[in-house]
Amino acid sequence: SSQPKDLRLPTPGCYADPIKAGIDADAVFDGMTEHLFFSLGKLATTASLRDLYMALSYAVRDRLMTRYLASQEAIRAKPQKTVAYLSAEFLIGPQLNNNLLNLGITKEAEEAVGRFGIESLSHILEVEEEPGLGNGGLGRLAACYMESLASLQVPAIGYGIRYEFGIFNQLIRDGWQVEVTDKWLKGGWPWELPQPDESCFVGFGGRTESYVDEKGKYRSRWIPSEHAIGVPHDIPILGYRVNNCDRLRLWRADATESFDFYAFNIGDYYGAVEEKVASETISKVLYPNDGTDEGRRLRLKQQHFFVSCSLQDMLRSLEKRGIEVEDFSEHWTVQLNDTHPAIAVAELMRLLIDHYHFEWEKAWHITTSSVAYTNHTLLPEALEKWDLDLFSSLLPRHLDLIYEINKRFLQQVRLRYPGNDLILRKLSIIDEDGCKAVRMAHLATIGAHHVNGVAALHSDLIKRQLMPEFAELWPEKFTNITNGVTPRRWVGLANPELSSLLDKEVGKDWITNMELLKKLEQKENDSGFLELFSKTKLSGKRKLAGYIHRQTGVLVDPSSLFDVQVKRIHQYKRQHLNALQVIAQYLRIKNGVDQDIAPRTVIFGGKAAPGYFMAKLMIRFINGIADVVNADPDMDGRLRVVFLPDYNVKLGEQVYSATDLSEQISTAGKEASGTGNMKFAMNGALTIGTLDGANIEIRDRVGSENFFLFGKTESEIVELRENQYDPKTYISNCKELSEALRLVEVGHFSNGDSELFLPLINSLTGSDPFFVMADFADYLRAQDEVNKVWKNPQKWNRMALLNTARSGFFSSDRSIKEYCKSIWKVKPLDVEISCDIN
Ligand code: T68
Repeated sequence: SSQPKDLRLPTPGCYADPIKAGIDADAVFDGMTEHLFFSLGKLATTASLRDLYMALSYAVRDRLMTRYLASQEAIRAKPQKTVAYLSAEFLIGPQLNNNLLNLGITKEAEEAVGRFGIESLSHILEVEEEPGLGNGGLGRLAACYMESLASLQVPAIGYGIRYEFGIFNQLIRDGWQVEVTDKWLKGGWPWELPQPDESCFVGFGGRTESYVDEKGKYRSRWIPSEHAIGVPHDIPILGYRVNNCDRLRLWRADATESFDFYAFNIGDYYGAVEEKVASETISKVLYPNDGTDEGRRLRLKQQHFFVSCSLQDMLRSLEKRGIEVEDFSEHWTVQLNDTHPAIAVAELMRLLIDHYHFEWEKAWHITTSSVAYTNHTLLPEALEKWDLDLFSSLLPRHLDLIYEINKRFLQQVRLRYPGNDLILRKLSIIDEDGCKAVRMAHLATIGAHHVNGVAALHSDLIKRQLMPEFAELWPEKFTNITNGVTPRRWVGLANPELSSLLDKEVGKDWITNMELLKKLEQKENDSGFLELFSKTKLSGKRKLAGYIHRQTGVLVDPSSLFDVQVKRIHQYKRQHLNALQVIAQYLRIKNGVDQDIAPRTVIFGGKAAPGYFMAKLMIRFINGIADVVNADPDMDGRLRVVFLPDYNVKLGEQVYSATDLSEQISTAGKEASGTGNMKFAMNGALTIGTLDGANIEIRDRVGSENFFLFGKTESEIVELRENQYDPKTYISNCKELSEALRLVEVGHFSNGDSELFLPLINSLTGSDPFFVMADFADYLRAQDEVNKVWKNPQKWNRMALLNTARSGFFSSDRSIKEYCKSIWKVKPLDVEISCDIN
């Protein structure tokens, strides 16, 4: 045969420890040397830091390949259900350090780079460009879940879009946010493997036609007017110290023809490249809105593009393996990360009916036994709706199918509620009030076997407020899976000093079994241990202080209380509540009221959607306050305010380990879960927070005595809203609040400009949609409580330790186990690295 004789891959053979197989410092060094020379065309003597980063990344990637291929081989050899996690966003963060940790070769890499004269691995890690392929929590959750799936040895593929430009980079100019294009691919990104031979065709536009097939049966088909090609780019996702290496498969849109030669021949050069430009625009840029949706045509195109490619890919993989398409749901469980991929319900139906010629009932059975949907928001402005005209012009065949799905569904509703027209209007996939539109949450809910919320309160509100009629129709469909975060990245990488203390104290297994941290409870009164624990925090704070100084020029004292709010900027997240509280503290110091105030550094970070004026004004507001506070000698040693520009995963890793106080202050009922709250708690920060999202569960677990609670509850907020809430009564009842507002109004934080922050002030004193005024006084009270406890370090450290000890529940390993058991019905798969493939 023409088969090459030696099919073995270049990793050495059988080793007692297959994970570390052959990867000592020599191997890493040799790998780097080879890649410098052969892949990068550089000599070690003249290599830059970036060259060394690339060389190390390639050398590490090589070590992933055995596991990557063995994992694909394992599922081929022993077919079982695979998770397909469909998400428009995957905010994976830097890859090198995570892969080193999961392979267990961090020390080896450190030694290898040392031989190139680099004194710390961290210098090389700093070079890595992070792919910002997400807005915030939703995208980061998808990344944590992929890491946990691999670590739990569950076969999985994450499907998404390879945006050429991710979330914008944020600059701060004169206190304002300025957006800059994120060119993360510019220097070549070493962690992806293009797989052009597995490309897919996707159609858009055109029309539906009927025809008679060879058996004389009437059928429909879609004749699209445009096409794009999806080219998969695979990113290996290695589990922690296991052989399982799952994949993130991101699709890039290419033109079907680079040039339209007809147009080119008649001299229309621009016309010739037009279609190429249009096709390639599909994967050009991530939409930077994390809440409001403008109903843009391109966004719907993006959604259909990646969903269609992904479903075709799943079907093709069955065919390749000789599995009947009929058995789709035994081999794939398709999770929709919010409604962004909800078109999957219609697209899977289309593929099954139009391409595989299944009967409706059969196709519907396959679809509804495969698809499940996670809801991430109750905010009405964030619930996706597509204008009917737009939808039908882009996806005419899908609209036909949605009408049929809706017709059959509404008939079911009629039988259950005879003569109730109101309920039909409420439940219909088509919104008939005002401008007609397709409600994606309804499509997802009807097409899914499970619908889950992301924290207990949120899941409860889905049933009570968002979709009460659906919940009554299908009570068993609705469930809760509280979010989680991966302890590998968010403790292991983010907090190496705490990690080694934990290794020593409870043993190394905590990183895959966070419940082991409970053992730390025994140390709550051990002042020696508490001292060690707080030293890890101080060291994180020193590093962050250095970063703050380099980035903003502000000097902060690492021994002051680091009070942090990092997250997307939103009115419902209420960064302005925090900012107003800072002004109240500033006034206390100015007026000499509370000389006993604990020195604090208040740190903010986060991006605002470019079109969200109020959020951008909130950034300007924080920077205005920072300028005044930091320039005032009276504030020296007492108060500092910092806005950290360009908050992202990499910066998050620095921040979580350096925080004493975590601000989780959203209006109750508005934050679906939150995940930053979990990262902070694991790293021993105390939370000041409302009874919202997962805060409630965090407080339940760490103990109410170890949590600074304030604010109205969700039901109190509902009550206020129903009883003509008037923020003015709260303002006149709180002197510190009215004085803080007055100072803003007179332009104290805007160089005398009394207009600048007027929209913010008017919103707060007018309708105050997020009840900032209603919660202010109680927030200030809770902040005073924080001050009091901070002055008793032993007490603070004990509370902090108990937060770490009791936050094991918030590991994404726990969340993923729940998804596997109650929604996906999937099992782990052992991946062996045999001599044959190694
Ligand atoms: C967040 N949602 C929730 N949305 O706000 C947060 N992108 O409470 C929760 O913890 C997290 O999801 C994970 O469940 C988002 O981050 C988006 O980023 C978004 C929304 C619309 C369009 C694009």
